[in-house]
Amino acid sequence: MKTNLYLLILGAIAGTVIAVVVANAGMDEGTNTYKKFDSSVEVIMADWFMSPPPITEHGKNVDRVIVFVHAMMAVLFVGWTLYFLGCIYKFRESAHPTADNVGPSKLWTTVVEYGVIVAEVVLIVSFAVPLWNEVMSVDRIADIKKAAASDKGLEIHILAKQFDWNARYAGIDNKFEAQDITDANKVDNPFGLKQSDANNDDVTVLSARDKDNTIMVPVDTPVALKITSMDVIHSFKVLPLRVCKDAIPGLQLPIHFEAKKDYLGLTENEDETGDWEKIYPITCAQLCGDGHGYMIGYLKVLPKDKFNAWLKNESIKQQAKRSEAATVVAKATQ
Ligand SMILES: [Cu+2]
Repeated sequence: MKTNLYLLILGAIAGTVIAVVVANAGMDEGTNTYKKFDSSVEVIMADWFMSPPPITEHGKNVDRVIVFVHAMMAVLFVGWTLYFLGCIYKFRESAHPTADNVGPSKLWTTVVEYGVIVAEVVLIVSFAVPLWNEVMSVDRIADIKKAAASDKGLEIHILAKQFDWNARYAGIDNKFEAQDITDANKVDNPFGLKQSDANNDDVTVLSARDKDNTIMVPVDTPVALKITSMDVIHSFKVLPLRVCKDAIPGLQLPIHFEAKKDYLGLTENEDETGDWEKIYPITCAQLCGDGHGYMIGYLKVLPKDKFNAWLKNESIKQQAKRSEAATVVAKATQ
């Protein structure tokens, strides 16, 4: 019994050592990232999983975790299959005509099992938890919101409804105006903004389901999203960003990302002239009703100066419209 215990401890230690050695072998010195396997990760994600390349840094980490977990599962699958076939052969009836009431020693398989558990723990601790922390960091999201005032970040409110995607920006004044549920409707005011408030310069993009009316995002800028839904549960998914977050009525769920110019696959000419924009589809990742399959949206990544020009222009335009409405209301109540 004591020997068994020692062997189990030995197995656990060996598993830890192997897992740490493997994890370290893949890690680039001093950077805490796992870029060594990137060329294989890219091929597997593109050719096997048919996934578009990620355009965010955290997206690269998401892909690494996906591939590493699959690799480990493949090793386990092959290992346990061989073990299963070995058992079928070893304990065949012709070799053991009578039942053995003691049974074989299962020590070495237990040692292997402990090794696997430890490897899984390493996978969770070194890859999954840091990634989760990076994506879900409340501090990071708070920083981005703060940076929005100095143009180094951007906050966008995303509102899902059956069956389209809507976005709201703070406008030139960098301040989100008040919302009122009594003003909200699904047709032209899902955010419930005071439509006759002359001071309201918020920018809304409603029903971003065609390529001329997209949710806009500047490149190389951290973006914090606040996602909610007007009716049922939806899920905001932009695969190239590796962003997928539920939109739940009554909750405002945060997520953040930064689209990187280096990952957009720009041509030399596009890069030089700055004359480019990239459009990515938004899909809904939660079955939300009979129009779920058509709940397409578009998100456009564009150079920062182009984005700023668009936001300013829209902000002035939409405020002017509300100002006009305010005049009409004022006249009517005179
Ligand atoms: Cu849906």
